[in-house]
Order: sequence, then C-alpha cells, then structure tokens
Amino acid sequence: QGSATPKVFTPKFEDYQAVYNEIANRLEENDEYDDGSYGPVLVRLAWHASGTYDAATGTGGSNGATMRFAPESDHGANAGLKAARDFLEPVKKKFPWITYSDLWILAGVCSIQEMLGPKIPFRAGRQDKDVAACTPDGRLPDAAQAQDHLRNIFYRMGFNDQEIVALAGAHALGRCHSNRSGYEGPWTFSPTVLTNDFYKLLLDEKWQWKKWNGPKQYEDKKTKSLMMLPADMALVEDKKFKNWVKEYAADNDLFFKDFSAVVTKLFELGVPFKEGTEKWVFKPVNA
Ligand code: CCH
Repeated sequence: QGSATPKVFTPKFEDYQAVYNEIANRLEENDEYDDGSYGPVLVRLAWHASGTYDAATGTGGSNGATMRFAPESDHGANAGLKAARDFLEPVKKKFPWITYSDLWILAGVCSIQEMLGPKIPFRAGRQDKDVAACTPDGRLPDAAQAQDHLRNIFYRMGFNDQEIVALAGAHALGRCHSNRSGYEGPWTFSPTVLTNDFYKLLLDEKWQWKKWNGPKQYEDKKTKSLMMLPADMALVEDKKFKNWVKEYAADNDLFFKDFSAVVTKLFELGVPFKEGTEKWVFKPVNA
C-alpha cells in the first residue's frame, strides 16, 4: 500500500538567511515611515513578544507569538506594534514554513544587525500557540515608573541589574509616538543606528521636564528635541544602575558585547529548543 510519505520541508540555515535578506532589503522601503526604517519598531515587536516571560510559571516569552490575538494585541504596551506585524505579513506569505514566533524574533535580530549593531546569534524552533496562551496585561514595564518597578519586571524574567541597563541601550533606536504610548520624540540624534549614545546622552545632557499636556517626560535643555522617559531617568537615579550606565557610555565595544548577550537571552526566554539546536549568525546585508 501507499508508500507516499509526505515530504516534510526542513528549513536550513540558508532558508532562514533568505528570510533575513528579505526583511533587510525591505527595512527602508518606505521613506514616510518614521525616520525611514521599520527597524526600530521591529526590535520593539521582538522585545514585547519576549518580555512577557515569567520565570516562575514558565509562561509568556517569544514561543507562541500570541500578540497576534486580542486581548494581547490590545494591551496598552503593545499599541502601535500592528505596524511591525503588518510589515512582516508579506514575508510570512513568501516563506510560509517559518512560524510567526521565529519570524518576529528573526526580524528583531535582522533589524539590530542592519542598524549596525552587534551580531545576534539566532536559534530556530519556536512554535506558534493559540489565543488561550495570551499573557495577562501588565507584564511589560510601565514607562512612568522607576527603579523598583524595573527590578520587579525584569527580575521576574530572570535578569540582573547589569542586564537591565544593557537592554535599555536599545533606546538609542526609534522614538516615542504620541498616538501609541502617549510619549513623544526620539532618545538620540541617530534613531536608525545602534550606538551607546543613549547612555552618553543620559549622563551628559541636562534633562528637564517637558512642558506639555502629555504624560510626564524629560527633554534635553539644549535642543529640546530629545526625550527620556521616567523609567530611563531611573537608570541614573539608582546608584547600581548608574555604574553600568557609566561603563556603557565609556565603552561602545563593551556595550555591544553585553547587548548581544542579553538580547540573545531575552529572545530565547522560555523557548523549548530541541537538544542540539544550532546557533546561527546571519550575514548582514548592509555591512
Ligand atoms: Fe522601549 N519603549 N521600553 N525598550 N523601545 C518605547 C519604544 C521602544 C520602555 C518603554 C518604551 C526596552 C525597555 C523599555 C524599544 C526597545 C526596548 C516606547 C515608545 C516606550 C514608552 C513606544 C511608542 O510610542 O511607539 C520601558 C519603560 C522599558 C523598560 O525597561 C527594551 C528592553 C527594548 C529592547 C531591547 C525600541 C526599539 C523602541 C522604539 C520603537 C519605535 O517604534 O521606534
């Protein structure tokens, strides 16, 4: 009888590199979008997919891509991430074998590398889950709060103080949108290039409360064109955090090394990889 076993396509490194290339080549396709790149919002999508992880229960994290569904897509913290999910939809159509969970993380990895950040090793194997796996609201950090809140949120995921500060350097990228979070403006003058400028500016500029009707945020006194969130400012108000801010402000190589390690950890929280799953490093397009 039938010996026709269906052929299962097992994607390899080259197949994932092709997805990487597709994303990389499209990042700057729309001049009208923000600062000309979808990179920052894709990094934020990967982070919000991962940052729901709760080490105590093993729930949340990037395995599942449950932000496709309400209620998680409607959580206040995820406002605006539809732009990132929609950007990736044609990629999913072109490469239907990749899970949304792997695709979102691969897009974060690609965006960091293409915005001239460090290499971020990637392992494949995340599985999509259904709506029942949506995480409860409140697992992602609240920008209006300070160090105690940051520690509560990030310790829950399994990070320490040094890792909290290293992760925050991602705010060199992108901007706040008044129609998403309520906050407004970029943190640095080069929001589509990853640098340690977030730390330098945090230490070197004079920051004052912005006078406006929006939520409480800081602006730089000199140009009034940059911003800091209360949660960003907590990193220099807290002594232990501030020591790491100084380290990263003084040494971009150290920042890149630690950022790569901590982002890799973030993107893999709670993912049950098969034993022996290889770590791949994709070749940048924009080298
Ligand atoms: Fe963030 N972030 N983030 N963030 N974030 C926002 C935007 C970006 C907090 C609050 C905000 C991380 C940590 C924190 C990015 C990456 C990371 C915004 C504006 C708020 C508010 C959203 C808007 O209006 O569009 C808080 C609080 C924390 C606490 O630690 C971490 C960790 C990462 C990644 C490793 C990136 C990138 C953006 C820019 C998004 C864009 O659309 O430009």
